[in-house]
Amino acid sequence: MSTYYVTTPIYYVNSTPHIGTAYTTILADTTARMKRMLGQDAYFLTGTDEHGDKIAKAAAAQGRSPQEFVDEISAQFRKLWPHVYVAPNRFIRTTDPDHYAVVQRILQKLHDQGDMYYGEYEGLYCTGCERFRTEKELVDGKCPDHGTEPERIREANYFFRMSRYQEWWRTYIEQHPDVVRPERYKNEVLGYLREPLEDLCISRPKERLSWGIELPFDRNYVTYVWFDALLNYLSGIGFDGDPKWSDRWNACEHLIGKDIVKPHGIYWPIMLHAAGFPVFQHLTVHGYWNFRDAKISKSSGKPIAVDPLIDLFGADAVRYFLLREMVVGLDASFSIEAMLKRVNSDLANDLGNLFSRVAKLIGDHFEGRIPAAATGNTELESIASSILASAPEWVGEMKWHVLIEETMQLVRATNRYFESSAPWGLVKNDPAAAATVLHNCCESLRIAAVVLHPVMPGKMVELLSRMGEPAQDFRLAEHAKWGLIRTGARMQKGDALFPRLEEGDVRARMSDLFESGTAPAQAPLQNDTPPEEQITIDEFKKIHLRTATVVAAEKLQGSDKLLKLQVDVCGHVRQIIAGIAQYYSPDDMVGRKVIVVANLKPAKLRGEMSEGMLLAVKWDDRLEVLAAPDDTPSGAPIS
Ligand code: ME8
Repeated sequence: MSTYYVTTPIYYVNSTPHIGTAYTTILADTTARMKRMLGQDAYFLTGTDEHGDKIAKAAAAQGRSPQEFVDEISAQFRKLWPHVYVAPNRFIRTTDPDHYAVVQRILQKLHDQGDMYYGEYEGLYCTGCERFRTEKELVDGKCPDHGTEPERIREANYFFRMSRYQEWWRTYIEQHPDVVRPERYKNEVLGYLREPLEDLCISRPKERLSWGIELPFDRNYVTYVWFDALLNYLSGIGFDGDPKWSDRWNACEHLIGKDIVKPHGIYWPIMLHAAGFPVFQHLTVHGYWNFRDAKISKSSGKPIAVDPLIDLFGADAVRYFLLREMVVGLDASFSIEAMLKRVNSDLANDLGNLFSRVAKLIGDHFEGRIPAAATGNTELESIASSILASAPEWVGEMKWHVLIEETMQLVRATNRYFESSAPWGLVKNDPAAAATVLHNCCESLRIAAVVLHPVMPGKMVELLSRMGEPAQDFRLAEHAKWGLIRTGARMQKGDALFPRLEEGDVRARMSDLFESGTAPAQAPLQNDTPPEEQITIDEFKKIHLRTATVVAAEKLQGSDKLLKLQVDVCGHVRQIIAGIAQYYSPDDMVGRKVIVVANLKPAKLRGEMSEGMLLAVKWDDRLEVLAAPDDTPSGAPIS
């Protein structure tokens, strides 16, 4: 059995898990699961990066010891992963004793062979990146990733002679053109190699930073955090004596985001080569998940947490959305609207509904047992067989969005076949023909569920078990072939696999993540709606509602939902971004007297400041902006 080894970055514990870190981890988990389905012995490693300045500062800011601090945050990652079916073979921590020993061993080796020297250095250090930045990399004197001014540091340290290996690495990339992929990131790495490489400072004096792995050849220093962290990829697969170590290492696939191309694309291969190890098979780089045009992260944007999304959409749907929506290599936009749309249309409608309808007819007319077919269906069979043939290549190239989309095409073609054959009518006059249609639909659903099993391990096992397919170690070649459905197996309709989510409910629970600058819609009141949560008059008075006049309006570039309004509140003009473009043209809005929430904390929407919110009423598919009487002055309070 051939081996496969996939890694994620190990995450800094100064931030709790969010959609960005969850994405890489889900991508790696899904890939490992699929590689196992392709018959490989797949090993999946993730973990936490716990040393360094950034962590020491974060712990100090909370008045806690670094160890206590890292134990707590690392545990949050470990606890979250099973909630999204992420199941690594090992969760490594850089504070683990075996990792500590490996780092010291490799440092000693490089030192002994003359790859290290001691010297004085002065440079600009960005704690956010945990690396020195060159003047050229800064924008207006600030780190382009963190927006902070780096600190000038001058001190004596140990250096790793990276420059010695620059030419070797450049030639290696030429000979292995997909070792860093996609192409644009290979070009980024080649760009760094066009300039002479500076030697890498690999130590920190303990008097400045003691939270790290001590240098084995000088007890006054600890190891630079990146040098320590990168070595997790070797220590996490049993460096000290596991017989599978070298097979795993020779099959290594690194997954990272585009923020850490330099450490992985320059420091790491050179460290490996100097220490006598082959380099990884591929370094695959993906783009950023952005929210309102800013990277999802703790330092630069909103760190969107994963648990509330799991509660609302379910873990399977979260995985599905992230893998379907991002094209590896490009950035993707996260929005609750997009997620709601995707989950409702693909999962609730196309997949879930088809299953329910087929199961219901089988329940009503075939005693709940999958009936026999007289013939197959050539269109569905040919889509299924082309998925089977191409899946290994798509997975190898991390084209999960393609694999998912092609599988959904099979589901959609099955829906069309179901609709056009109308088995609900056929059962009356030609039950054998109805049986054929239902059988073939079941076969398609079964194949789609097997192929999507690595993406949605929970729901696909459930779907298959409702068709009498026991949970097992699925193999793509064996189980995704047409013609294996068990005639006579019990089909159980059960509750909706993916219940349809109502926009109003999602808005009510996630109002802070919705795009529009209008007040979040509340669920319509019904006779049986329980009393709403009450607030006091004092709480209500905190909201300053005022009349305002729209003085200018235009469409917000790049959005079909948002208008950029300039509104006059009491002689002061401010900007409000409102989600009303589908209901009002800019011309409709100019001159209107409206009501605004005047003391709402300003927020950026699609890169534009919004300083307030318009009141509007929304019902069915309509929306109307609430008007203040025409003769009221702008800025009049509403009580
Ligand atoms: O860099 N979109 O840790 P980190 C997509 N400890 N991916 C994102 C993302 C976003 N908005 N935000 C984070 C470190 N990620 C080091 C790594 S490895 C030896 C040491 C993902 O906590 C993405 O994979 O800052 C990115 O590269 C990683 O989290 C950075 O995690």
